[in-house]
Amino acid sequence: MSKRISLTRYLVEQQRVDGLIPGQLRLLLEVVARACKRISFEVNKGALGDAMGSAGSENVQGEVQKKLDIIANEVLIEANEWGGHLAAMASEEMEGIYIVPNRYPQGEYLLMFDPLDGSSNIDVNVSIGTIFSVLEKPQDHPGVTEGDFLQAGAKQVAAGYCIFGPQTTLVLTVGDGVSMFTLDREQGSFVLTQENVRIPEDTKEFSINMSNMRHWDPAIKRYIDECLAGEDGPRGKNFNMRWIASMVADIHRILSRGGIFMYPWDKREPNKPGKLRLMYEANPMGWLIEQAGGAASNGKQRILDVQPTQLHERVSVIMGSKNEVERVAQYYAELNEQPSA
Ligand code: AHM
Ligand code: MG
Repeated sequence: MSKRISLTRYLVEQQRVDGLIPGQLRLLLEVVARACKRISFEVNKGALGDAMGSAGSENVQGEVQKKLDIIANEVLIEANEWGGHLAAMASEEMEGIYIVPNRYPQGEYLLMFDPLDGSSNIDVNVSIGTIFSVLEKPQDHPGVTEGDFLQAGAKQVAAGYCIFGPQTTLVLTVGDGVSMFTLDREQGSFVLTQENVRIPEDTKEFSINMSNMRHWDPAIKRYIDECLAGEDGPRGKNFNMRWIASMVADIHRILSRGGIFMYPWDKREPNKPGKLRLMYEANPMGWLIEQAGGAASNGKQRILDVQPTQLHERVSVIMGSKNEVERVAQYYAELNEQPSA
């Protein structure tokens, strides 16, 4: 049997051998992975764990919180606040930033997360996940503010997600490609199961919520119409469609076999740039996709170059197989119209 490489060993080698990450970042990623393990166990309990259903509250985005959204958020905060590697955290489930309490040492990193993405799928036993993004705290002033988080995705120093599906898999980048680690429940550790993840540049699979079709921009409508026309249309090939309504699950499939994922701006709420959040959904996923050879755009700009102005900012998302993402961006340019973000 070939030698198994644990996440711990992988990270130590990234630090010591390759000099790719500082020790504090290694610690941070270990702690995030430990928290994900714990969330995985909570998710797996299902109806046995008294954690299904709504919590009876709403988050800052006006979305109903599920009990597991809140549990996952608490697990991530409790695991990360005391280690000395973080200055502050921000989450989809919290309005403001969470500064590491004074009783603990403050570190140099900022952690953002969507504690349980795809939470409409919790109660129906479909894959969900935790998404995270790590930034360095600007060192030009003491303390930490919300403004410190407002950095473009290109500044991320680590990003990833953990998918809770038939297997629990942690997917990570520190800017040196994408690696996947499968949770070995018997050993209790994440084991490296795929390195150098690559997304094919072309695809025959698209992922979009078709029920929003009548609200789309003409560029998106044209792209999907052409896919649907199949081999008789301008694309000359048949396309398949998948929509899981868990971004982690849709992106995981795309990292595994290619495809294009879109949650574009639409006319339902024209003042919102999109549904998905820039800082803790689109940026970490966009970086993973790019690191695997794909592309991530909002239709007019690389997502990682979008300068955030708010913690919970939303963005139009088109990411996955490079040639398809470029085609959609080209349709936007040709139709001489810009998506709203
Ligand atoms: P959430 O963070 O509240 O779970 O919302 C984000 C999710 C994504 O995972 C998914 O791609 C999208 O919302 C699904 O939206 P819809 O139900 O409109 O298809
Ligand atoms: Mg989410």
